Amino acid sequence: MSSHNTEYEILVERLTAQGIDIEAVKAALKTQHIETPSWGYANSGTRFKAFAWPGAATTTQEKLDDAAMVHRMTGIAPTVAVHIPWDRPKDDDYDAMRQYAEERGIGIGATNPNVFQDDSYRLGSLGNPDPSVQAMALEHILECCEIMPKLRSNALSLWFADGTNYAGQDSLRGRKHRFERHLRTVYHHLPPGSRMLLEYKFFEPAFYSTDLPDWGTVYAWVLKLGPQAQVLTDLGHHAQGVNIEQIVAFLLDEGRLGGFHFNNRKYADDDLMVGSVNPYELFLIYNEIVDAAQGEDELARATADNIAYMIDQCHNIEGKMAPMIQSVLNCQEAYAKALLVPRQELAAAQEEGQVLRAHNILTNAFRTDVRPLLAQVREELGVPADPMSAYWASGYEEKIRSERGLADASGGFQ
Ligand code: PSV
Ligand code: MN
Repeated sequence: MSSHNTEYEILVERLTAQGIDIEAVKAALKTQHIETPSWGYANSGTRFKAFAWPGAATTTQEKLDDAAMVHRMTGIAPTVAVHIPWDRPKDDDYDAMRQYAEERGIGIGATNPNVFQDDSYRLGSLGNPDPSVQAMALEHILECCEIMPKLRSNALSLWFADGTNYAGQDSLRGRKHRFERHLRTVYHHLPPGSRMLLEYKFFEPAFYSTDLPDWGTVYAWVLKLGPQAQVLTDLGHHAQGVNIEQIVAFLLDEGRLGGFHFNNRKYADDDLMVGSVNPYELFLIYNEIVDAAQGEDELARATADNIAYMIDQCHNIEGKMAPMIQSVLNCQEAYAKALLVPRQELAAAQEEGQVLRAHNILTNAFRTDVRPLLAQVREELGVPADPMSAYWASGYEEKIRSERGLADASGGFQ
């Protein structure tokens, strides 16, 4: 028996004594699904310098190959988010792109239109004062709506760099009206059965005002638009000290939490690996989700069951594949710990006003070393018990380094 098996048995004994149903915990962990971003496999940088990584993907085929490898190592990353036009296929053959992914055992998740990189978008996209630029952005987003069925993508993920840099630069209400008109048009073009995920970000690249700055504003928008519109929470897009898990709890309860862009940050929007700076925050977010998923409220339960868990990170100095694998594992660990919270015991302590007891019930789950449990789950899933070591031993890093070399260009599906 390997050492992790022994550790696993000891852990099971302890958790079972606490009333935790280990088989139910393992079943939940086996259905976890983390989506990785195609753009996270390519070279990226800060506005000061992009350090090219040997072997980083340049084509969408390579990005999909890499995503498939992350899935092979973890067993819980079966989809990839695409960004158009970064991933635009030659001859617009989106069927071929989807097939390529499926042949590698993965699928396409969210479709992200890019309405921030063209020179025309200097003053914004849907909020731009120039109607012809608004029309150009709208057309691109509607094109993405048409692409989605070909990709079997069921989410249109929208983020807007729109805003202003100077007071008086534009009419704040005017920009709001433009967004209202165009978002309604987009909403009406959503493919059947799909949803719109609307992402907020409180600053950058605009610094005076941002058109979709926070969850409250986006919540107001999705209410106006309709039930297929939901809020996307990117963990990096909040001011310091914001209680993200409370936002998550509110949106879950109102049926409007659509998805996450997972990452972590120390300052600004710096895309560090999720769970690397504040694993406790990630645990507390998962705790709210598990609480909703296991609770009595039907709307919150259904919402929790339909969250798109997506990573939105670009790794600039730490390689590409290894930090992506590690990010997926960090989500797995946070989820596992959240599943270990004894909910009834916690509810009882809360009702009795037992402040520290309730707090300690939660933190005890966070402090549990779940590594033996996760190793067991992975073995049962048929993936390596230690995915990081398996990745380093696989030769994949050496293979892509020698095959792809050092390149800073990034292209779509060739
Ligand atoms: C913007 O900072 C963002 O979080 C949006 O989700 C973009 O689509 C993504 O990063 C990639 O640039
Ligand atoms: Mn994001």
